[in-house]
Amino acid sequence: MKALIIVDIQNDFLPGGALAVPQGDEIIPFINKIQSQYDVVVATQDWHPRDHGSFAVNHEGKKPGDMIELDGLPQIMWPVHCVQHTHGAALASELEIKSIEKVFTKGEDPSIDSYSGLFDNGKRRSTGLGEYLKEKRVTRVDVVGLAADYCVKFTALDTIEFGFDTTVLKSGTRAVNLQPDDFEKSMKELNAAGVRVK
Ligand code: VGL
Ligand code: ZN
Repeated sequence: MKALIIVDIQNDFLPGGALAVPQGDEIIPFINKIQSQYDVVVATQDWHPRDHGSFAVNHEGKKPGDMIELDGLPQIMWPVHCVQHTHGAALASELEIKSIEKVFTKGEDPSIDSYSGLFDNGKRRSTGLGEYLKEKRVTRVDVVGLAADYCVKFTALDTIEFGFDTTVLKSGTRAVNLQPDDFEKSMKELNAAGVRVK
């Protein structure tokens, strides 16, 4: 069985959003088009409380892009984004959702960030996504969505570690690129871990 994991296609990651990924909107028609090729389609949703520790405003004197230590882990400071129940956190209206079986939320714990759709950044808690796909007898997964250099990358690194034959589809992802070469670096890291990039 083959699954598609659609990562964080939420208003805040699209142009005009709080943590906009350049050209993030361009990938939505591609993602809509390919969904019918999969046995299982699932999505992830970044879903933060307003007091989340990854938000710069919640740390005196910090601004987006700064680094801090959050509960023992290095943490980049982000603008406020994907706050639970806000328009910014909602899945983009252009995204076709009728084939999506289940949406896995992440990032609810204010003390830890969660880039991967499977585990938080400290691997302290599972979202249930990996177990769900195993239960459905999925062996191969394709990963698309936002952003290539954060949530897509860490989701694919976890699916490969979970034992799924994993491919990241370049036409279905875009990067934040805090550094201009972050996209290419992420794809190299994925390759090195055994993830196919095509
Ligand atoms: C993401 C930064 C912070 C992502 C989520 O979806 O890639 N990036 N939260
Ligand atoms: Zn986030």
